Amino acid sequence: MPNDLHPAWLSCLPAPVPAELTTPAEVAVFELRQAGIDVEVREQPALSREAWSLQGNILHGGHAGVLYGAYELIRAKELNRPVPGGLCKPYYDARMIDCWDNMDGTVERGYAGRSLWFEGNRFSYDPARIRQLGRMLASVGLNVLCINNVNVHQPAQELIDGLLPETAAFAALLRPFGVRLMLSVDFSQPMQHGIPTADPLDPRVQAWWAERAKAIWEQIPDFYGFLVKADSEHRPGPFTYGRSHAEGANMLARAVAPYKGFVVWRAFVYNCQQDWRDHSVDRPCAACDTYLPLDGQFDLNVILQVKNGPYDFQIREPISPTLLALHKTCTAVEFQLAQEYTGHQIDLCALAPVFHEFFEDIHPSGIVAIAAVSNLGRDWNWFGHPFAAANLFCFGRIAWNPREDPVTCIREWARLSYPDAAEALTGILSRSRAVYELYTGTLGQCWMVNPHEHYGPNPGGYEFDRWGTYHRASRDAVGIDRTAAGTGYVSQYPPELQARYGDPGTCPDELLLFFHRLRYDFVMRDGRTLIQRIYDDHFAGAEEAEKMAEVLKALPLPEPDRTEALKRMDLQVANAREWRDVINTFFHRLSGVDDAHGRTIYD
Ligand code: GCW
Repeated sequence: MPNDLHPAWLSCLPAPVPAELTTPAEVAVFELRQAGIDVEVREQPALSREAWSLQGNILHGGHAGVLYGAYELIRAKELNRPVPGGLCKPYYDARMIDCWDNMDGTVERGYAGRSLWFEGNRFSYDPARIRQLGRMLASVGLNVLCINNVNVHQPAQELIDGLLPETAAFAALLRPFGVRLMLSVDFSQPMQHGIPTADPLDPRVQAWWAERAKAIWEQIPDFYGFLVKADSEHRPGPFTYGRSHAEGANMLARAVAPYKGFVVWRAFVYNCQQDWRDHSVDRPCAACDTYLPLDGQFDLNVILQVKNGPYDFQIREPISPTLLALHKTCTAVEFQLAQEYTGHQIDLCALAPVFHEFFEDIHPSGIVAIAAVSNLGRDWNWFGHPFAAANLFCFGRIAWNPREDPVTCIREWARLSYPDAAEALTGILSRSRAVYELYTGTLGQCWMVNPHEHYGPNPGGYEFDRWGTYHRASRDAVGIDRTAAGTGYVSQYPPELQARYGDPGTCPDELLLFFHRLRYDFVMRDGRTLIQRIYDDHFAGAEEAEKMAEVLKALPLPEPDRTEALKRMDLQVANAREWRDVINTFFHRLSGVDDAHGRTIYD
């Protein structure tokens, strides 16, 4: 297939990075030369590892900094803009991509084909393509790659055991790009080795992990650490032994501490066996309820990784209160580039505005690291949809500098990838999240989606299920009251946000039904009733999707990208219509209120 090895935003670098190059400085020299940039590369051990600066004709930088500087110089040349002055360095030390790849070659929530490195329960990859991946990550400043699913299925346990030499060979491919390997581990793994328990306070368990850590770092000296999903959606964890998550995480943290390793501990802990009849349990409260009492108990090399919102990567959620409430714990925010709930890389949904909004509600210094679930796969264009590449690109740019403007990032990607169509594409992509939100989950309504698969509308899909994801629409009202009078969730926020979200008069429209249960005749700030607004938004979203398709058809895009994008756009238009009609019919049947404009609602 054309483009097989090339993400479009790097098309100014046609030659692959040769296998003989082993350090970021060597790669930097190679890339600058092929971009025709005459700059001397000087690695400065005194500079921090990832910093760089251009002084005259000399690019000074730390170990990986020289490579980041080289890519910035190349971008500046391509985009015809100045190179930033002074010392440049990333805001966060760890800028991570978490892949949910299984060793059988499937990718959980993957929409870009099969795994790039696993097949048939073993490593299976083209080294050239992995080097290209390293280059792609480094070019946008990403520096940690977790290669296996947080749901660790056999034989992925072997990655830190029998398969360790293969794991180390894979890590070596990424090393010239300053990308460090991380692995998801199974908290109960010692039990496969004759130890009858995984209790974190048991010395045999501690010794087992300490011995594994030693073996790993011996073979992979720059290994980053472990990613752990414990006591979450049936994964094993410390709760089985009556231990806290601080006790569980610290046990692993102490095993990796001698090597300056990290434990990235996911906070996605909630009751996934809820009874829908029970209104006393409110899933968004779960993480804060679990972790606030532990604030201050985690070792310094534990990073508690929290999803950006309190639910699970919905098209719109408020910032997770856990990230605002913990002051004595190192935290990371986790976004999802894989478009599980945001269109499966069929529908366009450029996520840069989601990253940007997050940093409007938290000062970047409130967290120590940033992560995203990967949207990569073995498809010829890496991302399924050729434009889904923009999400990895923009994530990297914003992880490097959280204050980066989202539209600027999208425009940069469009100009580098499709220079002849860049402005129109920037327009489409910058609106795409808002459009997707309008036709799917407007006003903070979540979860009206087909269960399991998470594509397409189904307002009843999760309503009587055990996942804690309800809208509780009745003939009069919809939404959950999360104020003090309701579930009390809003009280997990700092006072200013409590006040903003707690009152329907000040709560942003986009989050209204997340925080409030409102009658259909509730009058919105713009004078429309809630029910009319629901109808209007769904009509508007589907209409905008149709207009986007028209604009896209007229764009001068190269093949095969054009055919692929148009094919997916047709599916998006059909999906948007389906959402519009299912959701509008659902509410019309319940409420009996007609559309004020007499548009078609199918009963
Ligand atoms: O929303 C859920 C996804 C699961 C995923 C989980 C998680 C990896 O549907 O597929 O499991 O989130 O984040 O752990």
